[in-house]
Amino acid sequence: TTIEAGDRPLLFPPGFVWGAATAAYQIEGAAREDGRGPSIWDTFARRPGAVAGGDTGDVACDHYHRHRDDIALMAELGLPAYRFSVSWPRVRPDGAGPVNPRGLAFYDRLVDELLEAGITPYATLYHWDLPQALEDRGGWTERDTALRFAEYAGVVHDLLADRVATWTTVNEPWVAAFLGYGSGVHAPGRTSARDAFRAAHHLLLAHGLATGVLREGGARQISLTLNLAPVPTPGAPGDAADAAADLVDALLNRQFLDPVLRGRYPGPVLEQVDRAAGLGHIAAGDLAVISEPIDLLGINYYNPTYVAASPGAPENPAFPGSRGIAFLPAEPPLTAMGWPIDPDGLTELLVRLDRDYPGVPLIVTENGAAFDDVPGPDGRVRDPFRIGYLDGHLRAAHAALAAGVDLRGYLVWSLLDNFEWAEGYGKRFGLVYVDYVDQRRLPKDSAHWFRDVIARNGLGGNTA
Ligand code: PNW
Repeated sequence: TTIEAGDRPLLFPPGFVWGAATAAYQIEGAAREDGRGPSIWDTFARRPGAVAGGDTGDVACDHYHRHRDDIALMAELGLPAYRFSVSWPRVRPDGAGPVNPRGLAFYDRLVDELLEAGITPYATLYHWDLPQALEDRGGWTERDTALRFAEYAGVVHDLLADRVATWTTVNEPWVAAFLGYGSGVHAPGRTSARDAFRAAHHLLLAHGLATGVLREGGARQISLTLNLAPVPTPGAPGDAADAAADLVDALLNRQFLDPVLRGRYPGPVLEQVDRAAGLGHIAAGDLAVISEPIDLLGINYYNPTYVAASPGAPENPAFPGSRGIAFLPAEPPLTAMGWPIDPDGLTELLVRLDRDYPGVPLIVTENGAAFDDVPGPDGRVRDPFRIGYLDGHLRAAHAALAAGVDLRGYLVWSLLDNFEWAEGYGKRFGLVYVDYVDQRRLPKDSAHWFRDVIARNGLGGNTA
């Protein structure tokens, strides 16, 4: 067989980090154990109609009790790195009062077991499970929440700093702010542009304050993870479509990139913030805190966002100021989420970040897809679409490396099928299938495929 262009064996740089990711509320369960306090997701999941099927994270993958087995599985799959998140309400049940030693002890054990298995831990401090007690005091719309986050970050860092080198402060502040407080599709389910912009700023401030605390504590690698997406412009420079794409890009991408990496908000974002919330919540000095240097930028990439100018289109509440902009329906091929599959978008995104924000090493902290996986009678889960998805995106990541981008690693979302937020358990992103009746784990074909990718530090091409 000849080797086709695009199916060539591709090797990644030595030291490239391979792994898989999860988040606390999506896998741990044990929602009321060992002193854990309620989070906004416990509350939100109980709101009728909020989560598909009425699913909650009460049990999830029961990882809280099965962490030993899950780590053994990671070792079998040859994963060099594992990205997990720490549950704030386990560590500090009401967000501001006493620390809960039993909650901390769980992460202490988890990290020890990972290291014993030879797996490098990547810890995320906030993956959306805000203590409900803080939400009752205004949640992310209040500045105080950012101050409390920095305290909590210090507590976790003090415990794990001797064993965890890489820290992510906040996961996807856009989703937390604009789906949580804008469209209300995520917890806490509030629907106000004012609240969403305030939440976004306070999440950025939380990141900056925590970065200061971690740096002071000697943290080696501090990062922030953003959900980023190219917003292709369908028209010519300067026309209405171009302006639509630019505003959406500003709200989704530059609203977070510019404050952290350039110390300022983009003009179009400030206009919208001023219109919806005023600027009173942005204090002098905040941007200096938010732009504390970071060592690594985490990127969660799923798909581009397609927009067009469409007079009369109503505002999309996740994008305040988007009246007159149509969010175009995705075109096949689609994942089970209805999301388009577009690996080139990842290359484009990485190249653009490298060009517009030079000097920050990048890591893909999430990339992956949900498909309707079903175990065969033999217990094997055949998921060729996921293998195709991951293969395509790894080729796209490699193309960015070849273009000179400083990309340090790639973590699959997700290790396990898990609680997919508003979609509940029906959407399966795992390399490993989870049977929620008996909690059995079945590595999918993609898990075996990924083990081989890791073992050869790249893709074999179709002659392999
Ligand atoms: C990310 N959107 O969430 C999260 O970090 C994960 O916890 C999640 O399971 C994964 O991606 C898959 O959804 C997102 O609507 C949720 O744009 C929604 C969006 C983006 C990311």
